[in-house]
Amino acid sequence: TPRVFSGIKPSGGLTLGNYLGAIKRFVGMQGQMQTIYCVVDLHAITVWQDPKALADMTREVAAGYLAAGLDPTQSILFNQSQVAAHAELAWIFNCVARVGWMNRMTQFKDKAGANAEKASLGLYAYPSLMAADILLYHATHVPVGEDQKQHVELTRDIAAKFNHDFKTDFFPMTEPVIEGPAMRIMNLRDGTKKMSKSGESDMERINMTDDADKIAKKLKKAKTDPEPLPETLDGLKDRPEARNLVEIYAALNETTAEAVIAEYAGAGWGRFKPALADLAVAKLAPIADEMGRLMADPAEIDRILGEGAQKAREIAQPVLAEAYDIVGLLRS
Ligand code: AQP
Repeated sequence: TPRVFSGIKPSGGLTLGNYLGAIKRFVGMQGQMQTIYCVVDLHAITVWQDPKALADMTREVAAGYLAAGLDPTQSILFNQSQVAAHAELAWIFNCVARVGWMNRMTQFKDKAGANAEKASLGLYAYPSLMAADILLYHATHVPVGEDQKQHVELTRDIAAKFNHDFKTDFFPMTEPVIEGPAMRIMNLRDGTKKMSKSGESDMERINMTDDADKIAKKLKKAKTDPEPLPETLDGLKDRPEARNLVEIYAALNETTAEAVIAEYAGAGWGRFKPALADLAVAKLAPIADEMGRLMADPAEIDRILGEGAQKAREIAQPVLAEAYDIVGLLRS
């Protein structure tokens, strides 16, 4: 049976990138197949997180899921650390994956920066934990943004090596699902960098909880070149900031970049940016309101995550037990 698994790290407030690249698509897959969506708190702690803020951010990501339309009766929603099998299978995968594979991960290079020696071992091993997240549920589909594609491919390598080393076909080959117009939303101040929760300046990103004034201000100040919008899509080549704003518009409006260009051909930023701000507010404000309402009752969010964790454990435990048997880890 087709089964979807994906997750978001509670490493900061949710961004428009998380919404368009992940949550909106999670909602689209709900009801079509079994869907399991995780708040991956164990991934968040690969860089320092303030403990109190981590708990709050975990609830915020859960609130974002719920407010955007994920329904705990249709999807399994939980936070990773409540299902110990993730960490346990990740250890086995740490022993299957090769150091050379990890050395090729571009996200580690980006995040560790020049000082890789000082990065946590967890940040380096992150893809093993992600492979465990996916393979514990024998997930067949993993909707992710473009930036995570390499990690899903590594998950296939880990599954293949495990199967080969232990002469089994236990772990399936997983497909990353990367499609649609908004797989890589870029930073508003630098169109060559992706929009991130933990980027330096709040002006680089639109947060899912930003109010109308903030959204309008951030888009007004968003970096662009002085040229108006081109007549054809081709004219966006080598204009990363312009292309990003067009792609954001298209994704929010559920249309294509071509259609947006057709509508705004020749328009200046003075016309396009306010139109984009109006659209973003129309789409995000109802979600932000609902997130606010949900976060006012943290106990209810905790209850939903706890119930989801229970359901997740029922799937994950037998898979972990079989993996232990295959490896020869004795349980009595
Ligand atoms: N800018 C983006 N465009 C499209 N998709 C994005 N995603 C994140 N940023 C963009 C997608 O959101 C999902 C969850 O990501 P994550 O939180 O697990 O990790 P991340 O990609 O490292 O997210 P951030 O926002 O950049 O967090 P920080 O700054 O803490 O590292 C993934 O499917 C991702 O592709």
